[in-house]
Amino acid sequence: MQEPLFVTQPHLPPLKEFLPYLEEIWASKVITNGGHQHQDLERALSRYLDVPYVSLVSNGTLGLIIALQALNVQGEVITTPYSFVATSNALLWNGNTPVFADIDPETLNLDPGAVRAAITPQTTAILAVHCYGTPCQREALQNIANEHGLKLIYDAAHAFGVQHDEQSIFGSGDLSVLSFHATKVFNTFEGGAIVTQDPAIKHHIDQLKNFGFVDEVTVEERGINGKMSEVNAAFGLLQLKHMDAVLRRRAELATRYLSALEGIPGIKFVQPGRGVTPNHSYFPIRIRAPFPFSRDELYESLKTSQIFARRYFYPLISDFPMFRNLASADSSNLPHARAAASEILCLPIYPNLSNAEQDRVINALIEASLGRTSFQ
Ligand code: T4K
Repeated sequence: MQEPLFVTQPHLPPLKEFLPYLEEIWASKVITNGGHQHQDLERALSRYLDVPYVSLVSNGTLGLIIALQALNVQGEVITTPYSFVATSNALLWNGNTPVFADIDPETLNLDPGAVRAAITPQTTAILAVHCYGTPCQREALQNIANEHGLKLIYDAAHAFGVQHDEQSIFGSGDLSVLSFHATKVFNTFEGGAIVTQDPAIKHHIDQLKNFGFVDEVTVEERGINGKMSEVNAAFGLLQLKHMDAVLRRRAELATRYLSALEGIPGIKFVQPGRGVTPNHSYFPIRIRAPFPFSRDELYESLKTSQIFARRYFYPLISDFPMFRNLASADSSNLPHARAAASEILCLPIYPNLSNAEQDRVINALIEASLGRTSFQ
């Protein structure tokens, strides 16, 4: 039996490199509540990502909720159905009504035209996702937000280190929220961050993630516990030392997939866009006729070869029970999102994937494209 290959695997630096960090934490007895590892990681990330202010949080989902709270977002928020469910769940936790708008069929991100059409007097914000790390049409979204007085928040869970014209994409919008989950390009086991350009908003976020404490005895609003622990932060500091190598290996693997699969009828790639430095956090392919199998048949067939690709993002968020009765969840409103959800398959990509392992995936896809597969 062959070794299973999963869609991803966390990057873990050698354990011995982590021990000195743990020794320091043990000696300090400070294990959470904004200690020195936490402060160092915020500074190190702000330098690495070239952004002014970073607030660490315990995971990306809480980061989204805190971001919405920090901007006092109320009422309707226009968002994409083609994302991980956390994007819209965060809106529910903040008491907002998600309004789904369709995606652009090329970028798979919110289509600015559909966003504009979804605006009502109750709309207060746009929550856009840089899906697979492909930057949204940021200028168009910002223009809409400015014209209508809307907040613009980016769910940047997939976009660590992505640049456009050699600049961080986290300079756009009011806030960007990152995830440092085990499955992400940069992981702290669990974790995340909110990026802002405004020191006052960072200060507010830092209070919100610490129960709302303003000083030792004063709490003025509904805060939450969204802090990152010292162990997670220290792990992040170590991870950062490996990030350039991690991104290089991901790029190599992406290039190998592109050259091996290019030209196969029925396989289409998702392009990162002109001027974009991608992070290759995912490797989505689109399966359509004349490929001899449907995406779901291919997905099942790969499993029989111990290759566990993933159908990110199927089902659409708008099809989950919490959302499907919303008027905007109607299929006729979301044709491009629905097509993507039934056609995209994310292939294994992670720094430890060897060339030989990747070749197993490539060969299985080539076999399937010739109609030869173990799928019954
Ligand atoms: N916004 C967006 C756009 C997101 O994609 C996400 C998270 C969020 C917000 C929320 O951020 P966080 O609150 O999570 O920080 C995974 C992740 O759990 C989730 O973080 C991620 N998006 C989503 C796209 O994928 P699952 O249910 O697919 O994970 P799971 O456990 O099936 O893992 C996938 C594969 O990864 C496994 O087959 C094996 C490998 N794996 C996974 C873990 C957890 C490992 O090798 N080791 C591990 O520890 O959701």
